[in-house]
Amino acid sequence: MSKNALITGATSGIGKATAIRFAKEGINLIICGRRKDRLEELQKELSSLVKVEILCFDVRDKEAVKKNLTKLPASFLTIDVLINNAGNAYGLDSFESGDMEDWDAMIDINVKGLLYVSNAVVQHMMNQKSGHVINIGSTAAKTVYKKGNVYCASKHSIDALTKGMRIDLKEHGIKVGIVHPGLTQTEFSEVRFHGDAKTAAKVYEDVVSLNPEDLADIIHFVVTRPYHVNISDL
Ligand code: NDP
Ligand code: 8X3
Repeated sequence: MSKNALITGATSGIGKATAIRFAKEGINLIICGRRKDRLEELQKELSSLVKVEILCFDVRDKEAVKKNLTKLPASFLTIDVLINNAGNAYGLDSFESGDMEDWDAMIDINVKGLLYVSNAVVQHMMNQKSGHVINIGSTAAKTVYKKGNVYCASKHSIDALTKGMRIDLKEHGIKVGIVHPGLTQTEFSEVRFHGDAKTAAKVYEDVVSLNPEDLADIIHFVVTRPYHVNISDL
């Protein structure tokens, strides 16, 4: 039977590429994000391949997460796979000159948003007594770079959370792992630099970066291992 996956942050970059790859591999989709027009466009593109439902909400909004995820869309009886991908960096500033709104955004989206979504989806997985959660970390979860302070802290935090979730959820039959991308060319830098496309483009000059499709390939590999195989940290 084909699997059902819920992907947060499916409107661009790694999340969108993963949705496309999953659809090509026959995995039904619940795609999430704030930009409804993009979700609708992707739904239109992929619905000839698999079932695609859209859920439009901000992961920071606890009530909206609850409202959208307490009940599954009518055509979905289970969620087999959760890809916690929604996230971004805001700003690249030395600690002493950091913008607190940027700090709040990173902690609220990358950490608290992931917690809210996971908590809601895990309730379904517990009823099913099975499920697979993949968090999208970063190399910034393993190391810290100049001016990366709060972004790196947010990703270190979900690295630790992944370990805690894996230990606690194992007895419910739920597997938990994390995939840490290196530099990948997406809208990430444009968001980090608050829409400054010129500065964002410079990030990818003179380096060979990953493509979102490279990550989609890895994520697809991770979620298609047999039940007794759990890739904890990649
Ligand atoms: P993009 O900016 O291209 O995509 C980010 C996605 O997250 C969008 O779909 C966006 O959707 C969604 N998102 C952001 N904020 C919210 C929110 N408040 N509520 C709901 N959805 C939200 O970046 P990437 O694809 O690069 O990033 C995906 C993940 O990969 C992130 O967790 C990032 O930290 C991680 N990563 C990226 C790397 C890179 O070099 N690009 C490297 C390592 C990790 P919308 O705006 O429609 O809500
Ligand atoms: C995103 C990649 O290197 O800009 O995690 O932090 S990096």
